[in-house]
Amino acid sequence: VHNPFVPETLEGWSVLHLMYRVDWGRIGDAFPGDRQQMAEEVATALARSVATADDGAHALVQLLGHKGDLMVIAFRRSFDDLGRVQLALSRAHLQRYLTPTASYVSIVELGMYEMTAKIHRQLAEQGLSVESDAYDAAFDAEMARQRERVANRLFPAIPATRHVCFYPMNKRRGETLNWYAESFERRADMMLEHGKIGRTYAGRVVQVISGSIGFDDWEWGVDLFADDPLVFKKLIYEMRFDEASARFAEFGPFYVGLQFPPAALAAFLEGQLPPAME
Ligand code: FEC
Repeated sequence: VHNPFVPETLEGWSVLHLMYRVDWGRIGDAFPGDRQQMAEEVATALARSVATADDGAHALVQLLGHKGDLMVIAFRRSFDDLGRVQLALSRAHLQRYLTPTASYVSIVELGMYEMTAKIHRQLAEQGLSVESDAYDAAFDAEMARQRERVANRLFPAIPATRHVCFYPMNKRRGETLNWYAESFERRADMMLEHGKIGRTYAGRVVQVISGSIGFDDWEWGVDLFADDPLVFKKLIYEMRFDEASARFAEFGPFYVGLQFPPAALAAFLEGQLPPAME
């Protein structure tokens, strides 16, 4: 049954973020050949589970600040596949020089406020009752069409930008301000406004929203990819003034850093600033 108060969502990649601190003292004492081998082992382990771009994608990010040195982002088809990625990384020799500092589990999500309202309206106009099997079937068929239409946004590639910003967030559920107690129409209006601001940044930033209700400690994960890190600051600042954020958004810790090709992991472990993506 499709609850008209709940926006329908479409789901794509299963997503895992892993943040690590590198033990620079100990890894500096290792032989250069060993560092090279450990880096190759990690790159190979990650690549092994993605024969083609249909299987997933991953990114390595040098983090700035004290929250970690290295962030691994993995997009995969299923939680089983994420389990394989995590096991491979946990068993890699490099793990002896890494301490996990944070992680995040989520699934790429497209919120469909406008579409949800439209489908419910159309089915009501056809005289179907919300509780009927015919209503459900018609609704599911329309969602399947939508899923096809937005497949490339549900299963995006990871943009090869230099800068990556990740943070988890909630919509407020306070005593007086509660996102979930707002009417469907109010939430839809606020999300429309949010999307309008977002679209003025088209071409300068790619955003990937993943849902984590039931999976992790916050409700959504936000990944932003841009060549110019100032775009993160300006976009997030501007959004703070839109109602959905000004009144309802709560933010977790921010992670920001430099994306580099997996082949440059050895250089990073040598203490060299790894190059940008090609
Ligand atoms: O209730 C929900 O469904 C909330 C899920 C959600 C969160 C969220 C937070 C941020 N977004 C940010 C950037 C952009 C950019 C675009 C954009 C558009 C949308 C649309 C939906 C949506 N965002 Fe969002 N965002 C969430 C959901 N956002 C739905 C509109 C449909 C669509 O166009 O995809 C424009 C994308 C484009 O080019 O088309 C850019 C940023 C945040 C975190 C900061 C904040 O103040 O919220 C940045 C949660």
